[in-house]
Amino acid sequence: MSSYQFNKEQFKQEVCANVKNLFRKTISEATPKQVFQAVSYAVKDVIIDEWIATHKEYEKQDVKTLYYMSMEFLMGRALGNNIINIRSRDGIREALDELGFDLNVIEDQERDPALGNGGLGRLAACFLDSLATLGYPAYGCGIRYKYGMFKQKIQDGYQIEAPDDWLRDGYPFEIRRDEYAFEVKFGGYVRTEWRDGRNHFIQDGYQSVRAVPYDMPIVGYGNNVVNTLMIWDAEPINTFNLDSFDKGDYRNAVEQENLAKNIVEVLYPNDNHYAGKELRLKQQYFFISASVQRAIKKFKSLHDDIHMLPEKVVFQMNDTHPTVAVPELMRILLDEEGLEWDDAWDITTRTCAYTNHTIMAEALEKWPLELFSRLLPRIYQIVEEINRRFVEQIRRTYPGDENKVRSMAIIYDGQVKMAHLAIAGSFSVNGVAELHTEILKKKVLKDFYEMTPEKFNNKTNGITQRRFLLHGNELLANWVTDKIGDEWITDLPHIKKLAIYADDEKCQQEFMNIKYQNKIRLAKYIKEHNGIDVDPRSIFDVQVKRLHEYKRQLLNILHVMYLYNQLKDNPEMDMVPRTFIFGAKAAAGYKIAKLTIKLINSVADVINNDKSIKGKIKVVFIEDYRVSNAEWIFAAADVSEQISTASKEASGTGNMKFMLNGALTLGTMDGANVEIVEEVGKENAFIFGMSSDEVINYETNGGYNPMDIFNNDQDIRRVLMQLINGYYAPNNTELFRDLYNSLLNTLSTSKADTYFNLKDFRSYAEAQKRVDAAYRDEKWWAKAAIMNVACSGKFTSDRTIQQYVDDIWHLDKVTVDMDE
Ligand code: GPU
Repeated sequence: MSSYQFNKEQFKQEVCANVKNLFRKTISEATPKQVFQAVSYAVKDVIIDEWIATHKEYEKQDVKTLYYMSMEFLMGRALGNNIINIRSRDGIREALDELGFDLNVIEDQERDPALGNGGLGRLAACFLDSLATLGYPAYGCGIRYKYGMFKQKIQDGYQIEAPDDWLRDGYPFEIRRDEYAFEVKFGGYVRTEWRDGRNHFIQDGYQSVRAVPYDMPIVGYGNNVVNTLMIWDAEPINTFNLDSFDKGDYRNAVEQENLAKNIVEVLYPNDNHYAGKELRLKQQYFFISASVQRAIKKFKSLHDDIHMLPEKVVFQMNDTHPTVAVPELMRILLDEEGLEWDDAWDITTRTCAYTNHTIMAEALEKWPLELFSRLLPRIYQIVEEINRRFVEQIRRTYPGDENKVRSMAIIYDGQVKMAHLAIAGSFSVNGVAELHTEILKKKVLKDFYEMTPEKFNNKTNGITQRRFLLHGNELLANWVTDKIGDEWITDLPHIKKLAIYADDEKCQQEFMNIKYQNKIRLAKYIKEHNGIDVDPRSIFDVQVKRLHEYKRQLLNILHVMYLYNQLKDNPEMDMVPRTFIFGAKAAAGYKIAKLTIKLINSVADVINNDKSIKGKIKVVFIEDYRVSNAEWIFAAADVSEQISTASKEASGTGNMKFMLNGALTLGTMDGANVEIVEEVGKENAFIFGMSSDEVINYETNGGYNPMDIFNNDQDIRRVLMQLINGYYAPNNTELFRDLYNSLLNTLSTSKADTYFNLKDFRSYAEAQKRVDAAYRDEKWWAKAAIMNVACSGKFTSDRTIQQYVDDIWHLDKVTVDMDE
């Protein structure tokens, strides 16, 4: 296999030509932003040839194709990643140097495409990277939101949301594919027509939009494979329907135009939370209908027997958000292909598979029947029939047990339960970490597991080492390659070979020096963006992730408040200086989450300006946490805070990114933390808190009473009082009352501290003490950090994807040769 041969002079010429054609400028007059565009088009030029070759090969080999359906793809910047994956980083860096530009500065011009909220969306992006690198035929299917995840500003300690206008300057890597546009219909009514010996279902009086895909290249690492992310834009079906004027149907025409405008306007900023918004359901059906139509059309262009579909196509549904794929595929098979129900159902349930990403009840999608049937009348009919037959199956399996029907039906209590529909319509149901899958099987989806155990399986999440080490932490990546060669780039378990250096003092020093350089880089970023001085010799203790009560940023900041009290009582207290770093976006409507951000910033204000503690504690809230700054943050972290209430974090993936970059986990036995500890050893992590069994036990027995802790633990009581006595809000003593109430809720104790912050507090504080003690032994720390890197092999998304391929998707690996 020959991979792309970089030609520096030719590349420089192309960049200059692009600057000229795009901006009517010479290279010396161009701004960094313009050079970013010019370089991106030059890189795209290389990619396009491989893209064409890849799809020729797919067609030639008539491959089975994965459609990874997801409302979110949190891609992060493309340029740096693409340059790495065509293996031209050194060459392009040199070329730009010679043109008078710094590659880092040029990469920094790109806006983050942030078409996702957090873990679920970033997982989808890592999966696409691994699929291309492993050479598997795959499409990502999603929405081209005009506005992605909002930009976060911190003003006076509060989160302010600003729109993320990522397309403003145009996005160099995308290609509009007008020839693959499809119509998607909403509303109206369904009538039946008897023709050719069968009933035809016809949707009338609907509004429709035109779905137009934009393709983005997904470049495999050094293998010439380029897959496609198709994201759908919406347009009015025909700009201003003159017909409607005549028919007096002006209103409908305007509404239809608004529908097209609204549908892809913005990403819903909720993570792990179902809000039940009508527009959200429209978004779901919009991109699913378009994607399924495109998949079927492509399949039919190569095959004439629709029964072959499951052999050539697989739809993976990223959580329940794409679940309308099940009835949409049924609709096409029944209404357009003219199949009988049993035939169509057999094909559908051999084509669809479902991944569950949470056990949080508030995240479960349950659409009210009124809304669902009004918006998607034909889809609703089909779901009703799926439900009727499914309930029949339940009754056959469990005669006389109506409880099973109550707990498993797809339509119940006036709602469509999307998880139930996803399970019934899929041949595979997977969780995202071992513990999570066990909880699904034994608790949350117990009844489904008992009825169809063969569907259930685990696929522990992973991350791409190419973005999160090779790109994000060049110093460490080079060091690893110097020590053990570069196989780790495409085969992460090789990184185990580092273990023999963990005890070597010279290597320990080299490692710690690299960490120190990365801390200096982050310290500069913090100074520039937050105006706070942090000491790179202090412990960088980091919690970056979406803000959610179950992730317990509150526990972290309460502990900081406690530590500060100790220092105030005893300014000579011996502790290793610590920088507590937070980064988190809160959903715009999530009040208690936003208040937690304010608390973190208020505590930061007080502590960072208190000279009496001699800089022993610093608190930093990094504004606008996103993929691009995450790469720097992971590289600089010493301690990885993974402190969710046990059982609540399905997997976590940040935990893996920290580990890969040599941070030690301070965490609960939750999600993939369990497997991280299994790999690296309990002695190389700081584990604390209740187990998931203990948590679930308390929950089934009505919670616990945090008042007992409040009354008996004076340190905790003092911290809690500081929430309501103005200690951190002198001008508004009531400011943090809601946080106080969420922990103690003096009126109804049963609802207090749902996430066991106080219950786990002492155990957490004690683990934090162990961190402090351990860091004093630099050799021990270096060894443990190197062991974390060395033991991270399991957590590559390459492994995850291979397991999906082996157990669920059954795709064939393709090689693409550019010599032909
Ligand atoms: N996750 Br559901 C999200 O990021 N958003 C969601 O809406 C849902 C789940 C996360 C899980 O919280 C996290 O534990 C997991 O690692 C990630 O999905 C990927 O599986």
